[in-house]
Amino acid sequence: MSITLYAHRLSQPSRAVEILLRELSIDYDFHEVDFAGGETRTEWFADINAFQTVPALVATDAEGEKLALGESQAIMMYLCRTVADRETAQRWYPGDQDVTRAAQIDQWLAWYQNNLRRFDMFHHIMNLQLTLPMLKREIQATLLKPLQENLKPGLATLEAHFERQQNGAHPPTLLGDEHPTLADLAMGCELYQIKAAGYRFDGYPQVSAWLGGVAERVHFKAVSEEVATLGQEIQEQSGDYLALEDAFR
Ligand SMILES: N[C@@H](CCC(=O)N[C@@H](CS)C(=O)NCC(=O)O)C(=O)O
Repeated sequence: MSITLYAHRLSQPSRAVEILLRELSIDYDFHEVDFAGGETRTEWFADINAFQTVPALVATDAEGEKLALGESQAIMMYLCRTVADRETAQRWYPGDQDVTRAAQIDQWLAWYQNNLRRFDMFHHIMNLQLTLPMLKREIQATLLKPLQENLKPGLATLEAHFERQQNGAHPPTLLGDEHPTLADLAMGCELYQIKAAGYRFDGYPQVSAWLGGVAERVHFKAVSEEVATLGQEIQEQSGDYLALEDAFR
């Protein structure tokens, strides 16, 4: 089986899939797709992923039969269901091997789409960095502030969930185990880029501890280098427009 990942390292669902490929020790070719430059809207890419978003994955088997998939969560579940190293895969997503655990992961992934992902601020933060100084405060007030406010109930839900677990033995995870799952990975990639831009989750200490635990994994760090560097630049150049210190107190 050969795998090609079509992705970009400034895209959080792309990073989640690439980190998982590395966690599962799967060899893959990386094909960068310039989503910000509109490459996802081209004909050649639509042939690979009709949804025209990154990530997309093409798996080719020994007979040359191809499977092309879009949607990061579907891709990650497929990888966990098919990889040779069953033991590692089942920690991330057990599928039919443990339907109860799988259902708990599915539940968090479904919640994530309508709560954290829906209030994604990062592409506005990137746009703000590129825009004219006179527009920066306006973007902060009209676009970013409402997203920040809408993100807070989701952060509070996570905080309360981790508090209920009362687990001091290791950094929190959504299912309470030591090993993270696909749900931790997907949400971790989402919130990490906000942290990389300099936002602090001081009002949500359990969320901070959880994110710290996910983000210190070696593959997470390696795949997130580009977004960490961009985040640093954003902090240095547009920090005072972003209310970094106070947004999530
Ligand atoms: N639900 C999708 C979201 C994918 C997505 O929103 N990708 C963005 C980059 S983060 C994209 O490709 N945008 C380009 C476009 O919409 O043309 C997934 O999880 O894969």
